[in-house]
Amino acid sequence: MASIRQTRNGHEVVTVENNITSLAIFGHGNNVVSIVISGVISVIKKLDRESKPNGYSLAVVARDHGYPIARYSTVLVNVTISDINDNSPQFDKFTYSGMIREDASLSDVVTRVRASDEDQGLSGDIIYSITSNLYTTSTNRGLASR
Ligand SMILES: [Ca+2]
Ligand SMILES: [Ca+2]
Repeated sequence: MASIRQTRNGHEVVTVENNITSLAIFGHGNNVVSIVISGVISVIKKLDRESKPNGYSLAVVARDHGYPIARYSTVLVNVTISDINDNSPQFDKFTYSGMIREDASLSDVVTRVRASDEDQGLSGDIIYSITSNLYTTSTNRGLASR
């Protein structure tokens, strides 16, 4: 049977007990995973790599029911969250404007747009393009020119 309780420091502790052994998880992340008596640690809440880029470090305790002295052992479990492409690029402004002289030369800069993406690797790499053919952009730099 699994139980969840609140500790003094505000962390939830997941414990699993039967007649032989109990297992408990302590530390940041103990509210997103649980452990069963077989030792399997599984997810109990939705994960978000972007809010936990360093993952979770858990301390798992195995305790026997010895009497009068119960014995226990502790192990550190580091959990890494692998990334998915769950964020769209976000521009840093709602609209941009630029001004350019009528006699501007080809490739003169009109303005610069900037967007960022919280995902890792290719999922976070941004390539800019314009849907109308009035202007063209230089790939990956966000610069607009005539
Ligand atoms: Ca993305
Ligand atoms: Ca992501």
